[in-house]
Amino acid sequence: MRDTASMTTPVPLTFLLSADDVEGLPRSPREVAVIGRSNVGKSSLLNAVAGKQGLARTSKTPGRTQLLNCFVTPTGATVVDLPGYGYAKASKDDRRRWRRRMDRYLREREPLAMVLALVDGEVGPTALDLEVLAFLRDHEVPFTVVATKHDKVKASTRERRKRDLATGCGLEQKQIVWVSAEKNVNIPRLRGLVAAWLGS
Ligand SMILES: Nc1nc2c(ncn2[C@@H]2O[C@H](COP(=O)(O)OP(=O)(O)OP(=O)(O)O)[C@@H](O)[C@H]2O)c(=O)[nH]1
Ligand SMILES: [Mg+2]
Repeated sequence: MRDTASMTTPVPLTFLLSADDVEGLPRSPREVAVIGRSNVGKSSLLNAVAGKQGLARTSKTPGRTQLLNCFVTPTGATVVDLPGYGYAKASKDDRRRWRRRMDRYLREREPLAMVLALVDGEVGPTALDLEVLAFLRDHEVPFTVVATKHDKVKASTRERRKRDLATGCGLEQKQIVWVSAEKNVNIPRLRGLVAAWLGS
């Protein structure tokens, strides 16, 4: 059993490698992956979970992370920052490549223990987000929806937004973890969850 103090401890992640495809990833006892549309806040969330700004590259220019960026804990467990989807300026070829990569990664990656499916809390689930959730359900990949940018949702509309986002994703409100990497909302809780999924 972890105590309350350890729940708030950053997950000790260091950058290991960037892979083109699933076979470029290392052996790992357990892996957590972060998936979501471009600009949803995947890299920012990883930095917050690890308590290290600049660990994963964040950017104001969407569509930058095209590789599978792999981070590792001292025990060899891994976290993968997956390429973002839904980037408006992506070419048809880019999209096809993304789909093939994700499809293979999600179906073939054996140590995959949990996918954090990020949905922009300000925007709500997009059609592509719902496609990804349907894929995860169809292939029985364990996933948790994480709603990002809690700080950008006005306090007056938060309750309704939380309800609508959950309904839109076909989930109960309590199944969704709302976070803000910027304002540290629920980051300690997510650190505890990630540590548990990684088996540490
Ligand atoms: N206000 C606010 N902005 C955030 C938050 N998290 C991320 N952002 C901003 O959103 C933008 C995109 O964040 P990234 O973490 O780079 O997003 P990403 O999902 O990794 O994007 P790609 O790598 O392009 O797929 C940046 O300008 C971040 O500063 C948050 O919790 N609150
Ligand atoms: Mg990124």
